[in-house]
Amino acid sequence: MKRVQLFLIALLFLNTTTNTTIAQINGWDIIKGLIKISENATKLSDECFQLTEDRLWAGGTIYYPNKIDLTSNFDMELDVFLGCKDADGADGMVFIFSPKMAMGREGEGIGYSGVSPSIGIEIDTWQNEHIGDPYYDHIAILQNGNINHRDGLTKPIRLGKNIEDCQNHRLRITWNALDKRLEVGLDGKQIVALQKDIVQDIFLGESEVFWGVSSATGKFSNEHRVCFEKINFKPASATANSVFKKIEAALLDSEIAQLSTQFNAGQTTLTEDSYKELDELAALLRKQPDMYLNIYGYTDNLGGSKNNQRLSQKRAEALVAYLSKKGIAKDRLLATGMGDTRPVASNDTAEGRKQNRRIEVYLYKPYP
Ligand SMILES: [Ca+2]
Ligand SMILES: [Ca+2]
Repeated sequence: MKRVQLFLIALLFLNTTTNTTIAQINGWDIIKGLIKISENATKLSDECFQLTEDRLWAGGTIYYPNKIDLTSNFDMELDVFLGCKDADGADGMVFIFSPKMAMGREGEGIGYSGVSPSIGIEIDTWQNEHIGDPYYDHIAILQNGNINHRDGLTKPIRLGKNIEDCQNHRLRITWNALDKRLEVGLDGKQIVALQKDIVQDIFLGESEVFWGVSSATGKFSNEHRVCFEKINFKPASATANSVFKKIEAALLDSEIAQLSTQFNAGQTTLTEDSYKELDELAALLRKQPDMYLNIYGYTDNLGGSKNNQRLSQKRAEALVAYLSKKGIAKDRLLATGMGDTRPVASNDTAEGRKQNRRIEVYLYKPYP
């Protein structure tokens, strides 16, 4: 019965989202792909996991092992079960978005504390007064593994009732990429919404993140379970990502790296397919605020050396303009036109000339 329902839901999704790539058709492959990263999590069925048993000091975290892309919408419904003990039940669970698959501290940390950078949607069932927990069961949106409500992205929102009632509760998490709006609903009612440029403000421009669910117990305990019902998101573009990863690794290794960014013959305007790479370069610069970037422009040998020097300077400056528009301070970006010096291929063929019209970059830390 359940399989049939899920499949029908998936068909509905297909009808309403024809122009995006959906990660899966019927949900099952995604859910089967979930991995546990801590021993306490146990797979109960194709769609259900027990995150912790009802025992003291347990932690269970699961992640979907492929990144998703937050420049597109995310929509997930899952049934959460927070145990059968109210007064002495603890600690809750956290739905996590993060560029790394990490597990946080147990007890009051709910398996989330310390996971950074991240967004955490917590369902907290135990009051820890020193981090601002109210006495009632609550949901809050937290950031960067910080479980103190003083630093939360939203206040702790009171749930209408005790959630440790031995029942499943339907949690819905939606991210609207266009409106930059994260919404959390429980049992069909909206609980909390956050308007925030999560990709820029939390993940420093990196839109591709993992998602997962953590849970923990401490000096008090409850059983914690999740069952996935509906999932809809866009997977990260693995190839584009891995190309830049190589460039990033080289730059962090103090090597000169050639970008894929291309210019048309004689032109100084960036081609549109360069934007993605330059956005990732901007994200890297944000992650390395002490580093500066040398940008070297090169041309083919047509048009005369003097012109080529000017042209290559303007091309390097086009990158400075683009990156500064993305929030990188101009004084961290140094453009140098190298003209037609140092060709990497023969200028006798069109293909060779294309290879010579290139941009190289070098990341460095200036002497203080
Ligand atoms: Ca708590
Ligand atoms: Ca409770």
